[in-house]
Amino acid sequence: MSAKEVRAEARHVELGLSDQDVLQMYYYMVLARALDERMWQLQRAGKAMFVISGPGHEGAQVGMVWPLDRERDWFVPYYRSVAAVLVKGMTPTDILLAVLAKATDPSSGGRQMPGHYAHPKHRILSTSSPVGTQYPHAAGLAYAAKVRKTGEVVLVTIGDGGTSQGDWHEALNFAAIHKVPCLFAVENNRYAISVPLHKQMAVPSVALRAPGYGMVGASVDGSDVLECYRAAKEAYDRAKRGEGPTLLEFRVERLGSHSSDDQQERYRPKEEIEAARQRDPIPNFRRYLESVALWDEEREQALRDRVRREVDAATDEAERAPDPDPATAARHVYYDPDPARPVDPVWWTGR
Ligand SMILES: Cc1ncc(C[n+]2csc(CCOP(=O)(O)OP(=O)(O)O)c2C)c(N)n1
Repeated sequence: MSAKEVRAEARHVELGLSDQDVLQMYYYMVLARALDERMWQLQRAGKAMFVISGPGHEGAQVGMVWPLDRERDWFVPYYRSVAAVLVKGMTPTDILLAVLAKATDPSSGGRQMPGHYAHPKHRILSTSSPVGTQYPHAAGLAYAAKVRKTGEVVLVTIGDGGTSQGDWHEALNFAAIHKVPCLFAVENNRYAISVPLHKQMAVPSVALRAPGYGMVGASVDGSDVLECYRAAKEAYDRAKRGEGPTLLEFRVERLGSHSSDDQQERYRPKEEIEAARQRDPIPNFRRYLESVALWDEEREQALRDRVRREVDAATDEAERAPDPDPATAARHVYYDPDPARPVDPVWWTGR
């Protein structure tokens, strides 16, 4: 079979994805991983106070965001959403500005912890640190889109542990009653820091909960980006048709520790960590691209070089960016009658 014939029968073509689409999807996955590694280097070098990131989750994230209209639809992320926010429009520099808590960080001007992604221009909503709270925000956003008839769709994501929060359940119930255009993603890596899945829920799959709210649920292999895309696209089309929300569980692997403050070797058996590496979505997708004659070693090297240059340039730019002015530390924390004026802490306390 010629390369053209191989591609004509390829899975991505069946799914309506072009060659260009799948090559871009792979680029974003590789970029996210390289950026992730840089974030950890910056933390270990003492330049970032904390890092939390998404190695192992890239396939699920790229697949779930891909069906969205990147300009009009909304994304409500969580702290592992590195690949997802890149696809939605944030740049590596945007992300590193937050990691280094710089004044020009678009997420919060250096006020939130790293990993609290937000970008108004790209319709990425700011999230709070208590896990689960982004779910009611997303349900409300989708409700507003429905009432205003804007045609916008909302995608929100979280880890499996976060689904134990009351906020999560309230959001699903509300969203299903009102049939809002929302995709409720759950990136199930079977751990909430060190707590394993069976201590968080009495069912083996998050998706099993969907019928209890009266919505469609799907459980997808998160190491297979095309399967993730397929499930997300079906949910997206359902939302667009006015048929309401979908609960999408992506079964992923957390390849590293929970965060830079954690050491997974202390609570995960060696064999389990090793087995997780076999479900890394990046080599899996590379093998697929090779099987449809879209990829080879030469292209891989060229991509790695390009990504390294991009991450290096972003690091330089973020390191050169100004730090926030300490006098503005309380801005957005207390009521500010004049947002243009830096908040004077002494004035605020009245002393
Ligand atoms: C309400 C609340 N409780 C506890 C925490 C501390 N905490 C931060 S992340 C996390 C684990 C969440 O696990 P999961 O939702 O499975 O996501 P994962 O980190 O595995 O991707 C916990 C317990 C928190 N941020 N908010």
